[in-house]
Amino acid sequence: MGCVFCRIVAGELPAARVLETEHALAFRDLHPQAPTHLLVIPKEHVDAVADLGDDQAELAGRLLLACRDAARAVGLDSYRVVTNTGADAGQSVFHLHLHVLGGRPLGWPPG
Ligand code: DGP
Repeated sequence: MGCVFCRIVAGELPAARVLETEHALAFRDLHPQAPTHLLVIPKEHVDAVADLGDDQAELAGRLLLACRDAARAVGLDSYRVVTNTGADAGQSVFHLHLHVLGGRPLGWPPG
């Protein structure tokens, strides 16, 4: 299995997990861009938002709720949820993931 996030889901690679549900996993980003930087991923492999099917609406919703719960679990009450889709948008790992960033003031618009 080549996908690094699939390997984290499978327990083959370590990660600082903060939340696990039946469908989603949240863990700390290896290269944090804020004092708290979590990644929330579906356990099922999907490359990116652009690859979500119409039949995956429930999964997409569950991911957003997992962001909410992961943020609560680490005590964040103000945070940003963002997902990069495609290389030009900054996606480097092609397993859908939502970044949850907080713990400092965040500028807008993002770069
Ligand atoms: P993106 O550039 O949007 O595809 O974000 C990928 C993020 O994944 C990036 O912030 C670094 C993080 N990352 C890459 N490999 C690993 C890993 O093996 N473990 C963890 N915890 N994070 C990783």
